Amino acid sequence: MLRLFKNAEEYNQRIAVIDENKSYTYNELVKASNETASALLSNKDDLDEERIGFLIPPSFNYLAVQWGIWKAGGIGVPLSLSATKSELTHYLTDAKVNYLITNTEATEKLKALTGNLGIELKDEKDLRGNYDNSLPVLNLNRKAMILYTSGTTSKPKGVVSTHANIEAQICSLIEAWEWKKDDFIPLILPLHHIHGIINSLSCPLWIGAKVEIMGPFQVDKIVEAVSKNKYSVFTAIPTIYFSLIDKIEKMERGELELLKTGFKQMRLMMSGSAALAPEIHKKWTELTGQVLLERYGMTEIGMALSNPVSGERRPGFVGQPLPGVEICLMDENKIIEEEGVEGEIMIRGPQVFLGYWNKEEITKNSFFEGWFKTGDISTVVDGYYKILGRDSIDIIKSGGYKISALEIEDILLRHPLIKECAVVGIEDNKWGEIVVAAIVTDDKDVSLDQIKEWSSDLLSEYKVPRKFKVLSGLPKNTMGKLIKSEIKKFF
Ligand code: MCA
Ligand code: AMP
Repeated sequence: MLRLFKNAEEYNQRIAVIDENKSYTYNELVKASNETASALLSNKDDLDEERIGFLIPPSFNYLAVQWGIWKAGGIGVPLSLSATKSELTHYLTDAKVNYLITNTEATEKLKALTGNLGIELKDEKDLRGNYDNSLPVLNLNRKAMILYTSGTTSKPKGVVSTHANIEAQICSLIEAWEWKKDDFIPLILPLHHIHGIINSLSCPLWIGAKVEIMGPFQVDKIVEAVSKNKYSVFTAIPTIYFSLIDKIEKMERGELELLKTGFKQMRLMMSGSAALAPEIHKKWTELTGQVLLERYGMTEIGMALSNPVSGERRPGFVGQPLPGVEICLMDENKIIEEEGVEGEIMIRGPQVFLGYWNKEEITKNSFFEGWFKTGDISTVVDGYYKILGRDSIDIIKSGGYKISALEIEDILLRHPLIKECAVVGIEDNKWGEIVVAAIVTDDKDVSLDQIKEWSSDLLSEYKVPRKFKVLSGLPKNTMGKLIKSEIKKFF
């Protein structure tokens, strides 16, 4: 049995999860996931790495399904609740999923889509009730999860992680961040990405701690919960800290004191998934007395670098390699030995993913002599890594989400009035970057609102360009002659 599950069996009556419905013990989690696994297996011995999609809001039920798929020997493909139909179609067909599990509420909405794709839709509540006690024995090297991530291709790719990768990612953080059985963490992040899945959910459950699953981030809800002084660990992305600062600055004294105490007394508050501006880092300390721990990670590798729990947490830096992570900086295929020289972050170790789903060539090109090429540029100053940016202008990070400019360009070019376009990310205090597009049209008038609305059916909310710059009446191939960094200057 996987260690995650073996551990859970030992935690018995401890509370594992609180969601908006109720509290659940580890025993209840073990039971619900065993039943789900049994139902998925039906009369098979092992799902043998069948892909099972699931689209379930963060909750105890999400967890029962995630663990149920793993226990039955399947590969879980957690999907985004905010994905459009065309995005879901890509994930479901690319991963060749056999079933999509969802809840009663979403079943009606997804019926037509899954029907067209020939995918069976299952309601998670129909997967409970029976457990026949015979689950497959899983080898750690089996594939466990596919997460979709954007990159320098126009469509998101499936990142395949094995159970061994997931275990290594969890164990490294248990050690470095000193996770304890008595920890209590609120989960406010989506559960189709590593930050939510590994850092907020799997680490506490591995050690026997407690997670309050709060649903999507809502500033007032978090303020109320933190003011009750109950959490010991907190993890979020910089956009969330930005929103909390905005809220704190508008609060009146009495309620503010409670909130400050709630934040200050936590043993660990972390930030990651995007660069935390040093001003935000310092402001947070000024306002709450809490020094944020910034760390760096990626879907393909889990977490790689982190400031220390004990020791200096340096604003603007992401610290040192986490346990078990081998890291170097490379320039032109040579390892950089000196501090202060820029290079690409290269990672080796048991946390590193198996490959991109069904993309052998791309997988091969993502490694150099066994090192995974992250595409992030960094340097080391006085023993601390500093992220300097990405090597590709086509990758945008907005609200913690990685976005491919090429994917958005591909969609915009389907609009009948758009002849050419270039998408870039421009700096934004709250979102990190926001997506903008320069478009070349015919002479006809273009309504930008109409383009926005049209693309919102095809792109998730955070990918829809916030601003357009229309360049009309220009000769063909204008965009091809401009380099993207010049396009940023239009905005
Ligand atoms: C939403 N809005 C935006 C964006 N997203 N505007 C500009 N850029 C955006 N990206 C607008 C909406 O249109 C809306 O506008 C308003 O903001 C509120 O939208 P809503 O969706 O309700 O936003 P929110 O609830 O405030 O959500 C923001 C969020 C959420 C909490 C930051 O996006 C989130 O949870 N992101 C986390 C993603 C994540 O987990 N990433 C980790 C990936 P209007 O009000 O005008 O309608 S894993 C990773 O990166 C690696 C492994 C790592 O290192 O962790
Ligand atoms: P994702 O592909 O969604 O997993 O996003 C991973 C990317 O987020 C990394 O390759 C970095 O570009 C970025 N990232 C994660 N953490 C940090 C951080 N602390 N500072 C800067 N960038 C970060």
